[in-house]
Amino acid sequence: MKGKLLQYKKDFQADLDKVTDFRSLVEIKNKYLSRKRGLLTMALKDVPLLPLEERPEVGRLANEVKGFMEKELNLHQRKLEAEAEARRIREARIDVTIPGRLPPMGGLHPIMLVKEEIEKIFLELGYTIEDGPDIETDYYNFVALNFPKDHPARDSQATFLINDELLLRTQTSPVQVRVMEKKPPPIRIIVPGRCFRRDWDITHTPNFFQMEGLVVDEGITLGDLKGTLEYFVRKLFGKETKARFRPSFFPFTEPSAEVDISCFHCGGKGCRLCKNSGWIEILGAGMVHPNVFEVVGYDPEKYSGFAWGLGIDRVALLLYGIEDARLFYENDLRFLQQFR
Ligand code: 2U9
Repeated sequence: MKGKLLQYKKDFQADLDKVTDFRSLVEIKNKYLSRKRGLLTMALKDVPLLPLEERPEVGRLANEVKGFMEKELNLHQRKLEAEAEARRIREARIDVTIPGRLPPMGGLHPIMLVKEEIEKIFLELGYTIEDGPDIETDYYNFVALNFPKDHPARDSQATFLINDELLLRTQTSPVQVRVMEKKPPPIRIIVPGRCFRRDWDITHTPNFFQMEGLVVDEGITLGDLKGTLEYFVRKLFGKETKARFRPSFFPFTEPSAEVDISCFHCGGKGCRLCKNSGWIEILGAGMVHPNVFEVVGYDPEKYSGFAWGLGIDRVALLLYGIEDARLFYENDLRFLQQFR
């Protein structure tokens, strides 16, 4: 019996040395100390069956071994707990040297990038930015701008009509009329904004953006218009860029011109971008028609002014070398992400 107890003690020690987790610790505890089947528990139960003279000594030894086991199990349990805690702290540690994960960042739409570039050029010259409603009256969109009743632009084919009186504006020009109604000259403004026409092909979308400019004061001449636009195109397309003015017609300006720039791609030699002409049409412009001044209550004998307009979408197509204007409105991130 004594030999058996000492053997248990030895075996227990050997078992314990191999323990690395809580589960095997519990298994060992059960193996030796389980209330029902523990090896030591059973040995203790046998003590009363021994010859009387052996009982005290064996009993003492059995209790001593039991106490030893309980103490060792406790110590081992605490050791495992400390290790687990150390591991938890080690694994939860924040490594500040790992690069952070960037949140997905939006960017400006290419049309807005071009819009801001143009705005910057004119803001530096002292112009202010004006805007107005997308939904306009027939009066501000056409009548005040000297469009005759039968002008093709007023055709419902080209225009989104809401009712007899209201429509989606086809240009940003109504804003200039509203501004002039509100304040007297001098006027020096640019008007960027969303416009609508019933078009859908490789160079036209029903929704597009325009930028227009208006300067009104005493003594404004065609020379001021030319100088301003020549400065503008050099700023936007590069300092070698030349401007060419061709006579044209708009109801709201007289005289009117279409403005071409020398091709910024080939320098005027002729290439695919300028269709071998060396020139690219970019702007419409002119001196504000006296009828428009009458309508807003300016004296056309005292004041004169120039105005110009361009399609921001078209400029963005040219500057970024994009083939199809419809790409601007498809919200395809693979396209949009290229304009950071
Ligand atoms: C007022 C008086 C005159 C604005 C002007 C143009 C010429 C022009 C087109 C360019 C391409 C429109 O987007 S586009 O199709 N615009 O050619 N716009 S002069 O003249 C004005 C505006 C307001 C009161």
